[in-house]
Amino acid sequence: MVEKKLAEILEKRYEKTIKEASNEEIYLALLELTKKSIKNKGTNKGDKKLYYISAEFLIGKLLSNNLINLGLYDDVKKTLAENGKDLTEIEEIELEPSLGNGGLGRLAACFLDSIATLGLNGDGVGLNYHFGLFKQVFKDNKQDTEKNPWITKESWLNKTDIKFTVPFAGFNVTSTLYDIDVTGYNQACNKLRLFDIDTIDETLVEDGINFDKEDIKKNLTLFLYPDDSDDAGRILRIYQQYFMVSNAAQLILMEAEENGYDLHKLNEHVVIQINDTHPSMVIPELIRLLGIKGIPMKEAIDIVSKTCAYTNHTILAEALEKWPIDFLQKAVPQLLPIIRELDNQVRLKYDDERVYIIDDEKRVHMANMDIHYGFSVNGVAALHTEILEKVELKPFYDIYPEKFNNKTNGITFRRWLLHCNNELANYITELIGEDYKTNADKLQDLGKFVNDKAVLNKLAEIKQHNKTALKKYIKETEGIDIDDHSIFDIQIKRLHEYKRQQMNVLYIINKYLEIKDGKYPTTPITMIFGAKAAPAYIIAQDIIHAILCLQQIIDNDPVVSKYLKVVMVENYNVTKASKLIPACDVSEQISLASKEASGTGNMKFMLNGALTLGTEDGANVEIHQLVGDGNIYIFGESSEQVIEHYEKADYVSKEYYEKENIKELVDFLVSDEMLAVGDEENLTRLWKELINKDWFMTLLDIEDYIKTKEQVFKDYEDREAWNKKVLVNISKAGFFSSDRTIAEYNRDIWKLK
Ligand code: Z15
Repeated sequence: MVEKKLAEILEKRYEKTIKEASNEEIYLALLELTKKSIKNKGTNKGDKKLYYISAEFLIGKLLSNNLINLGLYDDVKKTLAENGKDLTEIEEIELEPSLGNGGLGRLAACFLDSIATLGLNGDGVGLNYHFGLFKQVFKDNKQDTEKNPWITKESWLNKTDIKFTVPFAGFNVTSTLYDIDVTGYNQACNKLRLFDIDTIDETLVEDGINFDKEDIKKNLTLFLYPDDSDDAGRILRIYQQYFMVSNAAQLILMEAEENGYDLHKLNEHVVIQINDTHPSMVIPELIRLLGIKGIPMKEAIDIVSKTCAYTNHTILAEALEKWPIDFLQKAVPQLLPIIRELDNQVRLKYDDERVYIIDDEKRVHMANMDIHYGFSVNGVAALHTEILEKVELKPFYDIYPEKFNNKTNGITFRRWLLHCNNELANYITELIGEDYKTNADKLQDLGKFVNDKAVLNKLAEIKQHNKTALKKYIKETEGIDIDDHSIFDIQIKRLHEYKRQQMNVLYIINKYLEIKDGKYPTTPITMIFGAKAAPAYIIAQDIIHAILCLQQIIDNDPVVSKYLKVVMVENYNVTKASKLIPACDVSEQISLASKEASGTGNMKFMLNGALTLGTEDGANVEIHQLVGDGNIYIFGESSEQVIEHYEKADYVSKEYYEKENIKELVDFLVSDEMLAVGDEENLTRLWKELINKDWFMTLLDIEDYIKTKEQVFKDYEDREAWNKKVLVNISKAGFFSSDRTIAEYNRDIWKLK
């Protein structure tokens, strides 16, 4: 069937057979074929609809995932192979849209997959950034940034004729809506709705990612979160956010009216999930638009409060948005009377400045507005929600305990198992049948094979295949040789001090010095990193610099390089994640306890049979509970201890630095060896930061980290015992299916169908 259709499309487009067509022509033909097949599936319907508004949707490449969800993947793969083509190579043609930074955006994409798979009526709403997040390139052991174009003439974007007018101070812009179909696994479809403006001017971008920040009509949707280190950039972000939510609100009201709903009962037909505070202005904007439709402010506030729900994704103060009133006045003055009224009502009711929306520095606390004027507040892992309730948002929890709830994050198994690790997925099917694909809890049935040597060996064999495939991929994409019989230890995530890549750096230094001393690891170790750093985040750039310098030093050392290899992959993204994760042995989840709200990479690694080396933080806590002490490597101080250090301000990194064994590692950053390949300014800054500030307490946990990691490598030598741990991890990963997460959102918050 597929063969005939594909052949027809190729004949019509290019007058070629499958054998004759180029990979690019086949890609475009498959795009057409997939879109047609999506049309036949229809869309989810219902009397109530979810709008998941998010500044980020890190969807990744879509071809293979859509084929899997449409049930076409195996057929297409086979047909292509029979004609001498390789689906993996054809996937390379598709450009990855980088419409997200990291976990928050990827979570939104996993959620869309699960919402469609559960047959729920829900769309994503966001922005169509032309260059997305920057593309990372390495030059002189440093990160350089380039634009990252992804929109091609034919793509997954479908231009609609829906347009809205969005008012800014002194001028209007006209939006255009583009839709991307979201396929569910064997289910009807939903949509991701991305707004853009026709007047965008891509030529505004000169070198790298620099552009004129003033000209809103030309620059509004050029980039995701442009540099926010200066005021022009920060104001541009307000323009983007308002553009997103005004379009969303107009779309919501348009669809409600088309369906003949009574706007006075909007909350019976619409639920809005506010993903972090980036879409928070949807609250005053909806109140404003309902006002224009004749609904008095008091009632409008009540309706909107019953429609909106807020998800918090972080306790890091710098990530909780507080917009100066001056900025809002300059960009969106029409919202200010409403925000002031919302704040007044809070002040009349509560005599506690911690819960005010506008503070005494004239800044609007977006999260505070969400909590007062939404009906649900959720955290993204059990520990995270507990910290919100007991510490970070305690004054709000005391007022509204009934609004707070936890929704532990999840990942879509279609992308993070069926697609990225097809061999493992097929083997699991062989062992326990197909049910686990729609009922992830069934993975537990694997547990009965924990003493079955044949199964354990087969799991190890699949891991080896994935490692060999990664070796080939890294050779092709980075030009680097790695040993596929070494242990693969991987840390991939955004570069941030709280995630503590710098602690891993100190481990590498420790291992390097040990090997120099003649103490050789039994199995060679390959340490793989992938991370982008925000262009304005100086110390994060310095940490990348340190990693790349170590990579070079070790490569140039004929002895050490036999036992240790460091590879930092360039421009880490969803595509690279899906190649790295199935090949991993040790998953690095080493954030300072209390700081990683959940993490989702940790879940992807677990599902693909890597063991976690991590702190008791975010969803690691839940992984630990599921697999038990013997199947995870936990180290470091607890979140309670860490929170106490912050409260008492009693952590002094210098006191730890003075310990001889720690000093040796930290000082290596500014050693002659490092300075020979690196930049003194960067390395000295990082060195000083660790000694004098170390805000995320690297030196507090470094000794326990090194000790625990040594235990990991020791345990790896007993391969049968290791493989048992691997099997337990896979069998317990079902809880982290985003199908489970979304079922909970729907049960407790959205109440669709
Ligand atoms: C982001 O990726 C996350 C939180 C944020 O506030 C922003 Cl701005 C971006 C991440 C969390 O760091 C991570 O722990 C969590 O798993 C993810 O959101 C999804 O909830």
